Amino acid sequence: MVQWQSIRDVVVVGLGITGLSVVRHLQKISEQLDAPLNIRVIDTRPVAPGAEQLSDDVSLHSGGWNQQWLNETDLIVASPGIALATPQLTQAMSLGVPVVGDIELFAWAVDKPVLAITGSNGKSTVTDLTGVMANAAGVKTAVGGNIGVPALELLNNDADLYVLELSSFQLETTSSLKLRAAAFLNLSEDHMDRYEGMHDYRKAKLRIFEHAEIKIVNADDKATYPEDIDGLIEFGVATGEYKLSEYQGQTWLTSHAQRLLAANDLSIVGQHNMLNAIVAIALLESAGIKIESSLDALRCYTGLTHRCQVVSRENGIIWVNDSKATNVASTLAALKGLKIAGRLYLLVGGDGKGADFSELKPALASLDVELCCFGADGKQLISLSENSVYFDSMQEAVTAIRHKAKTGDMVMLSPACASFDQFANFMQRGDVFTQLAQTQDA
Ligand code: UMA
Ligand code: ADP
Repeated sequence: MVQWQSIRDVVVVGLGITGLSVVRHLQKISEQLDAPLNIRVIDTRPVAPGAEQLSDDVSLHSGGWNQQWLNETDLIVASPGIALATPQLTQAMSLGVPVVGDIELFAWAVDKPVLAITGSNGKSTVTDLTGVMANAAGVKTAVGGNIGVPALELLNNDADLYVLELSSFQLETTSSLKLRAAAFLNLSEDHMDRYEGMHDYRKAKLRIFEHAEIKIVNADDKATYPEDIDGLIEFGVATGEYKLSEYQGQTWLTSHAQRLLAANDLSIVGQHNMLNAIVAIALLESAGIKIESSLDALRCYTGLTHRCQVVSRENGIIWVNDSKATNVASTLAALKGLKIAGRLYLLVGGDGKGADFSELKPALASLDVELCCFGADGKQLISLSENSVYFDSMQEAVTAIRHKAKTGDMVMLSPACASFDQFANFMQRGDVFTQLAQTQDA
């Protein structure tokens, strides 16, 4: 446990939703100390997003770095959008200044059991579903982290269980989070603009297991396995304590060979979602929750917005918002097993984060597809299909598709790229797409 008494000065780096939650948390800590903390914030953006919400006693340096503040402080709390390898941070670290993230502050403060989820894809779905099922079982549960609600804000909820989605960025700055159970869902290429390679990215993700009593790994993806296999539980399509089993012509979700629910009874679709469901079950059972009382909630769970979400069926054309597909593997998951009567108009592109898109090629070759590429890295995707068109923006692409699409066709936004080149985030991109899809209904 950190000795706050020995900390006088804290510099928070980044004033996004994480930075603001950190400042609020520090202010609460400060109230309990003999001498108040001196809290200062640096945000390199010309306009720091939450500046108007800062109280007068918090100094803000925006539009660049303040190396002196960093070098002379007792503690730096870095937001996930700022890489630990940033030279300004490494300089301060070399002088002995500790750098932590918001999840580390959460670890210092939390006194109830915590479950956590990481992986390249499926994190938000598993996190949300675990929270929904735990609440249905009567356990007061708070859900947050990378899913969009800063973890420190959850501490105000007085919950009996916390479920956190943790990104590799957050795990980089976390070292003492004790977890009842942690799940590492899968590993595929992402964030290669931030990591030196897959090894580096995987290493950050494996940190989730450092203080986990139970480690839930993907039997079909050995990259999710930690070196220390103490407390390991496996899930998989056909192997593991939690797996899918065929029985009387149906696929079942099973725990320790016991059939719990037929996959057909789920409201979410796709094999990836069956696996997401068994991981949620594994996490709940690891926390000692009897899942029988939450199976109804699992049956009714329809998933999160922006993930393979049907947003319009007007004129027999299905419009699917999968804006959350921000990397190649998530777009592949959306395409896997897709059955369409007509043609697929697939909207791809945006900020490619240095990814190799070639894995999409075979999946596209098996479909009647028109690849509608857009955005900053859209041109890199053109060669994936013989039937590709480039547009400057998603809006232009939709206008062109609208003139061509017929009954039986599907228009899907599953961009395999981040949104930051043209949108504030994937949510805004998905909202714009949904609005465009639904405007034509009028
Ligand atoms: N930034 C600067 N200068 C700064 C601070 C930030 O340029 O001084 C930039 C970052 O490089 C980044 C953006 O601002 O592009 C936002 O960074 P942030 O750290 O301020 O982000 P927050 O608003 O606090 O949101 C963060 C997570 N964002 C990132 O990790 C980039 C959110 O995940 C998360 O929901 C939120 O904390 C609450 O925990 C978003 C995300 O894209 C959804 N995550 C990545 C992903 O899922 O792939 C990891
Ligand atoms: P994350 O939070 O890790 O980005 P989400 O649950 O938001 O994951 O899902 C993002 C996208 O990833 C979805 O739109 C879907 O296409 C794909 N996906 C979801 N679950 C999985 C999984 N278990 N394996 C592979 N892809 C998945």
